[in-house]
Amino acid sequence: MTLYQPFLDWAIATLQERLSLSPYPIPEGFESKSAVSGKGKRQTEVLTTSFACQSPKLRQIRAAHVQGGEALQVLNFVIFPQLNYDLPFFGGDLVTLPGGHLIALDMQPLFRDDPAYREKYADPVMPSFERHRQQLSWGGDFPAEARAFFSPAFLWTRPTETAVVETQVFEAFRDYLNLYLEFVDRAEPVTDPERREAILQAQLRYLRYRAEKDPARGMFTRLYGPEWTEEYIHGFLFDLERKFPELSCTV
Ligand code: DBV
Repeated sequence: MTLYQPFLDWAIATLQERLSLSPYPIPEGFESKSAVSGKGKRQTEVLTTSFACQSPKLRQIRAAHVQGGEALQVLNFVIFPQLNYDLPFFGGDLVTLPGGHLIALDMQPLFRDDPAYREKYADPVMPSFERHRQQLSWGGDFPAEARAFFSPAFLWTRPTETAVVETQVFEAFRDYLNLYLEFVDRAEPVTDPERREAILQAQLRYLRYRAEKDPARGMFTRLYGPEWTEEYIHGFLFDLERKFPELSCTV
């Protein structure tokens, strides 16, 4: 069972159709990794594969896909815009664990509390959000400190039925990515130095938070060990500072 493969296939096909894509390097040894988890009859192979590409306006489009049988499936799909665009991040965290599904979908804002930014990048998503949340009820508590990184159109739900993931969640995923690509089409480069600095700081804030609080760290460490995990997180999943080492000095 690979619940999220159709999501990834659709996303890649759509990106290919709508953007001018080029490859994005995946560090050696991180394209694919497998380990056997569990004991005795419960042994299952857990395979993690990575996908990445880029486009003129999008610095990194990347996915981590974890396939570990019926009780462990993850698609973490994030788009990081180039630093000279005020575009939000596209963030999808689609997670299936023994206890059920956990779905987070959003266009994560650079400037959550700026009304003009919200009007530009959250308001157009609200009709889609309102439609989907009829069927995908609010998923309940999530880490309070993460709030700053989500938009008012944050779809957060914990469906119990796999069929809901295959239908309604898939539809929401397609709607959100299509809306995101409309933002990308329209985006114009930012030239004002002050605005660019603000974008850079907001990207760093987001990136550092995600790398530090990555909810998959525990799972990856158990499966593949701490060294592989830290390198995967900082060298691929959240790699901005590696790509621009000079940024590490700016706070
Ligand atoms: N989450 C990631 C990456 C993953 C991943 C890179 C490659 O950011 C998977 C894998 N997310 C993943 C797993 C779990 C979650 C949970 C395996 C389950 C962890 C567990 O229960 O053991 C949204 N993801 C979550 C949760 C949230 C998100 C709110 C519940 C976490 C919790 O209860 O502590 N997406 C996540 C998030 C941000 C985001 C916090 C913040 C900006 O974009």
